[in-house]
Amino acid sequence: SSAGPPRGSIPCLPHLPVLGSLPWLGGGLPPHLLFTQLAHRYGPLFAIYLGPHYTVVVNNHQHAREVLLQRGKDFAGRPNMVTTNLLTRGGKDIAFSDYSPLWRFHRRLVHNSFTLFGEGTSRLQDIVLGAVDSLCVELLSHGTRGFDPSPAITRAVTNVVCRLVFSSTYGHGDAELQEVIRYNNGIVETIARGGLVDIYPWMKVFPNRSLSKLKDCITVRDRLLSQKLEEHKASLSDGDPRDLLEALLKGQTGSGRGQKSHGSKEEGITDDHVLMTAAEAFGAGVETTSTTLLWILAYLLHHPDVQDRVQKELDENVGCERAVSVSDRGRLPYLDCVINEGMRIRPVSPVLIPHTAMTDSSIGGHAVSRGTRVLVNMWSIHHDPRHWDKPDLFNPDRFLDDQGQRATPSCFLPFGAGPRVCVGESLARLELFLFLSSLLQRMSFRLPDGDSLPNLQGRLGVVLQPLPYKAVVMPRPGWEGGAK
Ligand code: HEM
Ligand code: PLO
Repeated sequence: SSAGPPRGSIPCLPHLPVLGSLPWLGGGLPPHLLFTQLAHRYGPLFAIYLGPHYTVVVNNHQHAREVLLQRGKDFAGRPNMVTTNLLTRGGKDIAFSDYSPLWRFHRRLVHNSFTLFGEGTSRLQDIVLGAVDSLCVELLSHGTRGFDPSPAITRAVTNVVCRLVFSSTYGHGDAELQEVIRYNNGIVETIARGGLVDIYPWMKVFPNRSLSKLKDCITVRDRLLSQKLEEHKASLSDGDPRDLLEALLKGQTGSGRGQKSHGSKEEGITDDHVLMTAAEAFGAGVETTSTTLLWILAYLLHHPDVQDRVQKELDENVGCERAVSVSDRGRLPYLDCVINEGMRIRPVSPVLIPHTAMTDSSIGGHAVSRGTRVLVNMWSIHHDPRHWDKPDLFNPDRFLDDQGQRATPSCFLPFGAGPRVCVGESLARLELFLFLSSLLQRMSFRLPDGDSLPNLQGRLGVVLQPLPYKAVVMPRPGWEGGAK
């Protein structure tokens, strides 16, 4: 596409050596809100020094489409970060690995492996519905008392991901499941307390105590996953892979050939790659899905009318005689809108993952040189009043057109877009649909008597999470006996 002549440089915040623009960033706002505020002063496209790193921040939808889609390949790189290097053995994963031919091959392998569980197969459905049954029993066990739904939801989602990745199923209170949840929480708490963007020089927010905790958790993770890997290697057989780990091992065999034909001197997909991919699918699968579910439930407590409407749609199209299935998705448009609206108003990854320019390129006609870091502030795009009527209002109807059909506006990109789009997108959407439809078919979520409504402000860790809240869960008529 023709960008035209460069329009001069991008407005840049003042900066000092080492500290970068830090002294001008004010106190304490998380990156997505800070950048949205700065965009009011400097315009939607501005630059900032994060420590020594010149970083362009994109706050409008048109520029985001340029970076992610139109010139997606130019901006498909990832910066080097201390903590994520530790997490991924120097980028042997998908999300934090820089662009390379091997990365492309690896990403395609992971993507193909995920189709195992996608729309055409009933695998994911069976797995989720199995987990939902025990989740329902657990949620309904609290009677009329208010409780925090988060641990039960995290456990259910973790169980689903464990089955997807290495075929383990855990009963309630299983020691291995507890260990997995514990190390994952440890990583989440230490890896990125203010989001994945290091605004502040990392040593300041990253005392050695956290670093050694992170290393300990990674050690536990690696021990567990290596054991699964060895078990899978020993039992590897012909035929369809039974889980992600097996699919990766099978794909690995062909990877040496694949790489040589790319003319690369690097090795193919090593055991380290397989291990890091499994760990990452695991981490991404748990954090994003459970957090999105908790956001949506928090909004349903604020908007009982929306919950009623979802349940009416479920009653009319599914009823209470059978479990919801993937094939019901087309008949439940309003539920889809509720999921979309949840991901619009509270995107779990509000500034995506940092990108870098692979070559000299441009944004909005401004030249951007190779190596520049680029942050896409999806939060400000999802809250832009020029594109969304009353952006701070939770209103699922905005995803329906005049005919009552689903419509997805082009400035809705909770999974990103282009070469770095979320590889788990269809998996995540299917999982969110199955969890929410099954839960709302069987039970209603209400505010405990005398409690105040959930705080919707959120807290940015590695993802944007709701603060803890309590709910009362009541069985719906037809489901009083718990799981059928
Ligand atoms: C990347 C969102 C679920 C795996 C991303 C990105 C976003 C995102 C915004 C970054 C895009 C960018 O940097 O431009 C979400 C949301 C989810 C979700 C909202 C659920 C509600 C999942 C699941 C998995 C997954 C279930 C895997 C099982 C990944 C991976 C990447 C990624 C591996 C890195 C892709 C790359 O860098 O090439 N996701 N995600 N995600 N996601 Fe997800
Ligand atoms: C979560 C903790 C895990 O132990 C490791 C892990 C791997 C992949 C990360 C995930 C964490 C957090 C959420 C991330 C995901 C990749 C994509 C996803 C960043 C750190 C997004 C976009 O939110």
